[in-house]
Amino acid sequence: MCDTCGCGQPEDAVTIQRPGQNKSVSPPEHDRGHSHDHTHHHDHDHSHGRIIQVESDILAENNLRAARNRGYLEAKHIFALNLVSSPGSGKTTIVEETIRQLHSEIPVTVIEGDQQSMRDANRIDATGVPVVQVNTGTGCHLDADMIHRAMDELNPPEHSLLIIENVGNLVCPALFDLGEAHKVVIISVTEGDDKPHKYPTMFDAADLCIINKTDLLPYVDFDTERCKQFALEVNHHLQFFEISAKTGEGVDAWISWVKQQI
Ligand SMILES: Nc1nc2c(ncn2[C@@H]2O[C@H](COP(=O)(O)OP(=O)(O)O)[C@@H](O)[C@H]2O)c(=O)[nH]1
Ligand SMILES: [Mg+2]
Repeated sequence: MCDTCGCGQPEDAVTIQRPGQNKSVSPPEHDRGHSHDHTHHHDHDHSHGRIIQVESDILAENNLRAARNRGYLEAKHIFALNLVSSPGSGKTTIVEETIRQLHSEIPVTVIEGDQQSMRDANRIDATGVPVVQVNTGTGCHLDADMIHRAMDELNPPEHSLLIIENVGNLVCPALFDLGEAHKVVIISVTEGDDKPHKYPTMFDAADLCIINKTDLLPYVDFDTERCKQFALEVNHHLQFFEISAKTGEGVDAWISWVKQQI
């Protein structure tokens, strides 16, 4: 898992901030980073079994914190979606479109995840809804503790929609429960229809799959039915939405689904 991909960053490398805010929220007092540090700071001459043990410790600790987030979200009737995909598949564009269509009816707040920069938070800020940016440094995914800290800063209202845009990566975010109601995996038609076979863990972890950029279908070799078939072989519960966040085609069905859930 994360032993080779660089995501075992020290926790003070993580920053959480609102657009226009010139400060980082300090790391929590508890020792969240201990397990991650452990994998990277001692000699790497341990047995394979030890590596697996450390990885399960990280995930077990994350799962505990995710359960706490889930309890908090359920108590406040906040419906949380965790958008996961490779970089550039259109997550932020879909968030912007969802906000445009929903936020006059339902309060929406957003947590943005990226390794660096406030770019996506600034895009969401321009829509007028509250947003915080989590910068993970070298980390390649959001974890439940980052979401806990981001929610502290964001304070999402009761009976609202919380959209979490994960770091663009089809691998690690699949393993980290954030306490969300659903993971939504997004694949754009420019990425190739074989991705569900190549990255099955992500398609297995998700409940919904958005196939985005359908306006580009005439120009690329992407067989939508084949992609759906591959995804269903991995996870036969997956529900699909075929949309173009750019032209708005198919977005209605997605918005109706979100409204029904809330
Ligand atoms: N043609 C087309 N481009 C899109 C669509 N959705 C997003 N894009 C473009 O894809 C690029 C990446 O989008 P972005 O939302 O930043 O992706 P993210 O990295 O997953 O958040 C941008 O240039 C968007 O304008 C779509 O439905 N059709
Ligand atoms: Mg983005």
